[in-house]
Amino acid sequence: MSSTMGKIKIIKGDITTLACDAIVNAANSSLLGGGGVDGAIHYAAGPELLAECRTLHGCRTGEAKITKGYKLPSRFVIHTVGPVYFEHTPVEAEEFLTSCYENSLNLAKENGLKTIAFPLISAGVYGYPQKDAIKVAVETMKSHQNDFDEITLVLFGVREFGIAEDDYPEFVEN
Ligand code: AR6
Repeated sequence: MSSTMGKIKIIKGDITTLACDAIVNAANSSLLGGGGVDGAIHYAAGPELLAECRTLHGCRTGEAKITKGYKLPSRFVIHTVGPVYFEHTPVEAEEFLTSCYENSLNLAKENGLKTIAFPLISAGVYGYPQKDAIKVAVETMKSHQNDFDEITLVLFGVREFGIAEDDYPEFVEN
C-alpha cells in the first residue's frame, strides 16, 4: 500500500459521537429530518441544523448537500438521500447508492475535508440488503482512498458489524 493512501476503517458505534471533518447523514429528499440515523443527527446537532436544512430545498436520490455540524463534534454534515430499495431494480438501486457515496466524497473533497464518516446508507428503513450495502460502501471508499486521510464506515447494529467482520476483516477495528 502506498504511503499517500488514506485509511479505511469500519467501526461499530454511534456516528453522532465522532469528531470528523464531516459525518454523512442518510436523509430523505425533504432534508427536514426523520427517524434512524437522520433523527439521531438532528437531535445531537440541535435545531440550527434543521433551520439550515430548510434553506436547501431538498435533495434528490443519489445527490448530496453540505451543512455545518452545529452542536455535533463533527464540523460538517453531508446529507445524502439513498434509494428506497424496492422502488428500483437491484441494478438501479446499486447505481443510486454508489452515487450517494461518490457525491458525498466529492463534496467533502471540494470543501477540503480530510476525514469523513458514513453510516450504512439505505440499509435501515429504506430496505437495502445489508451485505450488498456494505459492499457498495467499501468499494466506493476504496476508489476515493487517495483523497482523504481517513474514511470511516460506522455500523450501528451487531448484525451488520458481523457481516463486515466476515467480508472486510482488513478494515474492521474492534
Ligand atoms: N449511528 C450510526 N448508524 C446508525 C445510527 C447512528 N446513531 N442510527 C441508525 N443507524 P436509516 P435509511 C444505522 O433507517 O435506510 C430516516 O427516517 C441503521 O442501523 O437511518 O437510509 C430518513 O429521514 C442502518 O444500518 O436510513 C429517511 O426517511 C443505517 O444507519 C430514511 O430513514 C441506515 O438506516 C432513510 O432510510
